[in-house]
Amino acid sequence: MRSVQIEARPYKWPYDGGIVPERTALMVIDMQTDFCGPGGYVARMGYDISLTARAIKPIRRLLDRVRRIEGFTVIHTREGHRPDLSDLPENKRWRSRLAGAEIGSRGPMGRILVRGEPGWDIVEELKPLEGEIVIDKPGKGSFYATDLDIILRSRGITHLILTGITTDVCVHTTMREANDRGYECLILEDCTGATDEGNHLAALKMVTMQGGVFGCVSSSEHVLKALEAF
Ligand code: C5J
Repeated sequence: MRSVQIEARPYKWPYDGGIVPERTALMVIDMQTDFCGPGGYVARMGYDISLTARAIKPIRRLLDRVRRIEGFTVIHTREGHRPDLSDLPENKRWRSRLAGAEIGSRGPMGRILVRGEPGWDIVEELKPLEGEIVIDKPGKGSFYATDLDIILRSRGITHLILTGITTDVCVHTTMREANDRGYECLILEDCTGATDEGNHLAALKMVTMQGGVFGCVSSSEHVLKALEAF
């Protein structure tokens, strides 16, 4: 098999030869209205949603390509809580109230970060297709209190391409959790976004320290170029 690697920093990704679609998953993290749409959680806190919404188009382009490659897995995640809030830690609720967007309270997009509400849903452009895996998570990391790890291991997936929002919170937490579990990770700078541009850039820089302490950074353009081989 031809070995295809992606231009990335600090090394060509993956470290162990080339992309194997059957062993790779594209992760689309928390592309929910609550994090990038009008009237959602991030908007209610007063942050600029254009910084997170800008990831939508490049992720869509990547999804369109990956969905046509035999064997490639797509995984979506959604952060949210049960309607009775029984899985919401009290400190998380308290902090969201402090930030002006209490989880569970009503807003223009329904109850904030509550499963089943309009704001909690994945944005129209990136809706999961039938057969794609969707992970519901109560926390920031995609492994905590979910079945993600067993799903990846059952499919023999060892390599993760990470996209979604926000770069410095749920994407970074997931990347760190995955890295500690031995997954080879790549984060895409144009397919991620944060509520603060400085945090976005800092989070990406952190990945590249120590020879790629959590993996590598690249862009959708480089991934699409590499995927021409498939
Ligand atoms: C946050 C997320 N920022 N999806 N969640 O609270 O990054």
